[in-house]
Amino acid sequence: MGILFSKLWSLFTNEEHKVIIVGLDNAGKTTILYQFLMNEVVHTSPTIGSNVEEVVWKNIHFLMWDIGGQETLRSAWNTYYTNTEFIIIVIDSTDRERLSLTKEELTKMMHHEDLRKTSVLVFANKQDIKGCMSAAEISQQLSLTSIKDHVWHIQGCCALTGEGLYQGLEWITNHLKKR
Ligand SMILES: Nc1nc2c(ncn2[C@@H]2O[C@H](COP(=O)(O)OP(=O)(O)O)[C@@H](O)[C@H]2O)c(=O)[nH]1
Ligand SMILES: [Mg+2]
Repeated sequence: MGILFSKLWSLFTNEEHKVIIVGLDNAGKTTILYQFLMNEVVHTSPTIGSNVEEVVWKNIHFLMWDIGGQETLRSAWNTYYTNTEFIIIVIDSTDRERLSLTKEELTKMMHHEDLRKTSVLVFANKQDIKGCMSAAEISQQLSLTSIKDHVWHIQGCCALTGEGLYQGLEWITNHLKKR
């Protein structure tokens, strides 16, 4: 009863779900956020800053933070972690050299106290580029199957066309409904 009530409550109050979009620079984070904004009813929050946007998908409200991925900024990712329900990790599937860097960051996040209950969506972006790594290959390189204490999902996508992005959001919303 309690769970049902809180679910109904969250429907009526349009509770916002906090999502952070992380990944190395040039992975496609800002492009993905922009795609989400183009395709749904949106209002932005200029007072908070240009890197946070409200995205509404199937009547579910997400507050999405696009966090800079340059080396100097990565150490500050943890200042965004509080109350985060979903992490979207964006990967440039052509960037074989730096995949291990993403793996290091992922490992750190998976051990971070503030992200204990956070679920993870990995976007294997730039699937349109010939010779890119497949989602399966990236999954293996990141050892996703060894993550046992977080719910995770990997989705191939192309942020330029939007292909795959909504399957990712769909996974997030289905996961929210199940909780
Ligand atoms: N070919 C291709 N280019 C992409 C894709 N997604 C992003 N890009 C390009 O990659 C570059 C970096 O994207 P951006 O969103 O700024 O990355 P960010 O640093 O992670 O925010 C830009 O030139 C984008 O146009 C994609 O799916 N395919
Ligand atoms: Mg960016």
